[in-house]
Amino acid sequence: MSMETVYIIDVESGNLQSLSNAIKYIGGYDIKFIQNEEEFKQYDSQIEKLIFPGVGNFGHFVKELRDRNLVEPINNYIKSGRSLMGICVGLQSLFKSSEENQFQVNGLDLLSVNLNKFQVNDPIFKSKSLKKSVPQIGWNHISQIKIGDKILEKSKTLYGVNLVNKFYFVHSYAAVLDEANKKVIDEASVNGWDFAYTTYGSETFIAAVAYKNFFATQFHPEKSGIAGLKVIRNFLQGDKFAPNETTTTINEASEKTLTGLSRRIIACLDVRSNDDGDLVVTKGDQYNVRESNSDGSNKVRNLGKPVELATKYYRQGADEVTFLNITSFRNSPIKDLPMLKVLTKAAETIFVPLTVGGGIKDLIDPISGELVPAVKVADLYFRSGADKVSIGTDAVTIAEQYYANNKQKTGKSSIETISATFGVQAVVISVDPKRKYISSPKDTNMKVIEITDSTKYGPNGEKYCYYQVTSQGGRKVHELGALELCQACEDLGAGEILLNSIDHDGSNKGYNLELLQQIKSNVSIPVIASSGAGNPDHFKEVFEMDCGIDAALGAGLFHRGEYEVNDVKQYLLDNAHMDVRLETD
Ligand code: 1PR
Repeated sequence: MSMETVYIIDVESGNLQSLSNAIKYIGGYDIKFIQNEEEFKQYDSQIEKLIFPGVGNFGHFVKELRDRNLVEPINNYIKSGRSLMGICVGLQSLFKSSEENQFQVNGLDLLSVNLNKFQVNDPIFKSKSLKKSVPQIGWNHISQIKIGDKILEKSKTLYGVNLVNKFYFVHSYAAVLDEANKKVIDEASVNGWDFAYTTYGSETFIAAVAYKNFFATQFHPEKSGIAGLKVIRNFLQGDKFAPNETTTTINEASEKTLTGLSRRIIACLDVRSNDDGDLVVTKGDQYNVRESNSDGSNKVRNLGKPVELATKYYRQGADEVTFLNITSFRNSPIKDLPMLKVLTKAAETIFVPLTVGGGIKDLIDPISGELVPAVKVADLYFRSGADKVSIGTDAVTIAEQYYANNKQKTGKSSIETISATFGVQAVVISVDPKRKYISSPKDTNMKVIEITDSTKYGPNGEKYCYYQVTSQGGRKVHELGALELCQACEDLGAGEILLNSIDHDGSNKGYNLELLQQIKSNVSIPVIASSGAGNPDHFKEVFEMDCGIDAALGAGLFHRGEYEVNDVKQYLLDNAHMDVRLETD
C-alpha cells in the first residue's frame, strides 16, 4: 500500500532531521523536502500536507523564502484550502514583521501581528532586582486556548495542544499581546481564528494559531516529547479537536517560576574514543577520565555507549541531552566527525533537544586540506539532528581577540556566524573554569569574588578569587576570567552558557554556587549549572539560588545509576514543590 507523503519546506535553516524523524516515528507517511519554486511546482498537485518549519533569524528565513520564490506558491497553497503546519519561525513568518529586523522585512502577513523581543527587564523580575533570561529556552505550558472567541472545553485539544502538558520553546521574539497585536487578534477571533497562549514572565504571547486549513506553533512539537509527537500526529490526521487523552496531572501545589518554565534537567554525556578506538561515554574527576588501577594501568573510564545511554535518559524524563566530544582537539576528516553518527542515531528516537559540543570551530579537513568554516561544521551537526552546538575552546580564543580589539566585533567568529545563520538560541558556550585564589583585587584585571567564609580562604589565606578560564578540556589555562568570557560571548551572539567547574566536576559535592551566582547575575542569557551534582538535593539547592539558574545538568550520578532523571524531578516536586515536567504519557 502506498503511503501518504508529507512535504516539508526546506530552506536550510536548521534542524529538519528531527522533524522528519518525528514523522517517521509516528509512522505511515513518506517525506519529501521542497527547497525551491521548481520543486514546489513539480509536486504542487499532489501536496495535501505541508509542513513549514523554521529556526533562526526571521529576516534570514523570510529572505530565503523570497530568494527561492516560495512565497507565492505557499500563499496559493494556503488559499487552496489544503493543510499546512508552521513551526517556530515557520509560524512567525506567517505574521507581519519582527523587531528582529527592525520591522523592515515583511512576512507573509496572514495575520497582521508583529513580533517583539522578550523584555530582559520584565517588571516581575525587575521588582526582585533580577533580569529575565532571553531567549526563552525550555518547557512552558499553555495558559489558555480559545476557539474563535470561546474558551476550548477541557475534554478537547487544539491538535493535541492542551493545558496540561509542557512544550519546548526556544526563541527571543514572539507575538506578544501588546495593545496593537491584541486588537488584531480580537478581530481575528471574531472571524474564526483560534489561538493558544503562553506566558513568559509577564509577557503573554501566541503559542499556537489555527485558521481553517492551517495550524502553527511557536513551540517545537518535534522536540516536545510524547506530547509534541501527538500534536504532529493529530495535524497529519486532520484531527483538530482531538480528545484530551493525557493522564499527566497538573500538581496545583507546585510553585510557579518567575519565567513560567519548569525546572529543566539535562543529562550530559562526555564522549571520546577509548584505548581500543571505540566511542564511549566517560566521566572525569576534575576532568581526569582515566582510572588509576592497582596494576598501574590507567584506561579511559567506560560507562557505556553514547546512543544507548542517551535514549535511556530520554525515557527517564531528561528535558534535554548534551553530548560533548571531549577529545575534539584531535583532527578528523570532516565527513567522519565522530559525533555525527551519534547524533544521527540519537535523533531517531529522542524527541527532546540535543546539544553537541567539541570541535565547533574553523577546521582544516586533513584529507582535502580545505578550510571548513565553523558555520559549516555546525550545519553538519544540525543536519544530523542537533538543535544547539556548544563552543568551548574556540570561544576562549574569540573572547581574547574581542578584548584585544577593544570589544570590536569582526562578524567572522564561529559565535557570530553560527548565530547569524541559525539564531542565537543555537549557540551555547561551554565554559571550563578553575578557581584562582588571589590576595588582593589589585592583582588582576578580572572581576573578583570576595570570600566571606574564612574556612574557604585560599591555601595562603587569600580572601579573593576569580574563575580562570581553560581550554582544550582544562589542558590550557588563560589569563581570562569566566565572567569576562561569558560577557564577551553574550555580546557576540551566544544564546546560552553551559557553566562547568573543574573544581567541582565529578566531586558529587554539589554545584559551584559561588561561580554560578557571579555569572548568572551578570548576563541576560540562560545559564545551565554543571559539575558536582551528586544527589537530587544538589539540584534543589541550585534552583533555590536567588539569581534564577535556568537549568541544571548532571552526568556522573546518572551514569553510575545512583539516580534516574525522574528521581531528581520527583524529589524537586515532593520536597520543594518545584514545577517539573513529569509526563506519564
Ligand atoms: O573545546 O569546543 O572542543 O569542546 C570540548 C568540550 O568538551 C567542552 O565542552 C569541554 O567542557 C568538554 N571537555 C573537555 N575535556 C573534558 C574532560 O572531562 N576531560 N568535559 C570535558 C567536560 C564537564 C561536564 C560534566 C559536568 C558534570 N565535562 O560536561 O559533564 O562537569 O559532571 P558531574 O555531574 O559528574 O560532576 P571544545
